Amino acid sequence: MKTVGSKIGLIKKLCLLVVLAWAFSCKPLYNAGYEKTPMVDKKLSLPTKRLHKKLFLTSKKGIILGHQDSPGYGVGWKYDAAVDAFESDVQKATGDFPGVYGFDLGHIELDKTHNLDTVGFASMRKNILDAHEKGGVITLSWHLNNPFSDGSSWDTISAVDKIIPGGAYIKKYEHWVERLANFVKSLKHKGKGIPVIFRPFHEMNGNWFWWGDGNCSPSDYVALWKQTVHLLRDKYRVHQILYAYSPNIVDSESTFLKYYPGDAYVDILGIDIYDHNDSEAYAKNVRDNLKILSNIAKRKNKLYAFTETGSEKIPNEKWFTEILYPNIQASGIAWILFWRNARESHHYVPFPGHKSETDFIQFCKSKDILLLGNLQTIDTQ
Ligand code: BMA
Repeated sequence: MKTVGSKIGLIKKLCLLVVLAWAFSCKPLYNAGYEKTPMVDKKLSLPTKRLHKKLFLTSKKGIILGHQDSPGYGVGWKYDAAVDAFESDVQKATGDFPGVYGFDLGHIELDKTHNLDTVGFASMRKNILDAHEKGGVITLSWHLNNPFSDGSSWDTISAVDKIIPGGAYIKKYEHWVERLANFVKSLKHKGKGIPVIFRPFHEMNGNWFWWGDGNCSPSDYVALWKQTVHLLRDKYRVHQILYAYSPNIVDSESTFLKYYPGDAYVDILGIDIYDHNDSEAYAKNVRDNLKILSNIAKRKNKLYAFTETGSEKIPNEKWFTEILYPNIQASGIAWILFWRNARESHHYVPFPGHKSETDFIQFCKSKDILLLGNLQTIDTQ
């Protein structure tokens, strides 16, 4: 009996040593430089909490460069699952990859194999895994169809009132969210869910989407946002999401907050602004809007980012260094996301041989513009 007892004692001691070694090997999540803030999801996974911390700490050092669909395709090439090469037009120009990777889940709700821009969801999953493994940050938008008419996101027939509590299409919408939840839950690295930023129902103050201004009331929009969070978080138990709210260009704090679902439902604030061939107006809008964004975000103690931007085809050869950079510098945004490089007539990052390539390279060399390589050297633990 004595031997059994001493054996148990030894095992207990060994267990304690293992636990202590483990506890000392991981740094604590919160400290004086990163204090605990309330998140939308109280059951948020540890890797997702770490993503929040990583964004917080890197935002003190610079702005992470992001690109929509970057490893999916560029001008003149497309990801091929059989070859499985991790490529990007950003890398072709600069030699380094983006730090933030945007993907769009439009048509996941329909159980399609490809999204609305013909990106296969299996390829997207693989590219998300690769980007995450390299230390990249994933952000997901959702150009979902109109659930009432079955038209596209741009079919502005009123639908929001039909998919919120009391609406006749609520079950259909729940099913759509379930499909999205299943896709997000399928994003795994070494058995753990890959953390993502989810940015649904963006640019709601513009009138071009069915969830946009004039196509639904602000209170119905808020109800839709809250219901979407409840479904993902509480019903489908997805705990690897930070939620981002991002209007299109605004003229005041109150315009920014017109559709805001509340602090308890948003982790990150963003803004989308494009240069529609008027660089002077764009520069002013970026300057003014990032100020509005940072004022609100600081008051609310939230992270903030420039969630979509670009100048289609980049006709101005000095756009990155002269128009964009001076107006985002020291703005405090965690990242900037350039929209997709679909084709010669629709791209926002230079491809090899583009006349803005040299300027883009110079912009990327700025000390405070962080590409993947820079991100990998920052201690975000
Ligand atoms: C838009 C355009 C469209 C695309 C959509 C969703 O801004 O790029 O061609 O379908 O985004 O990615």
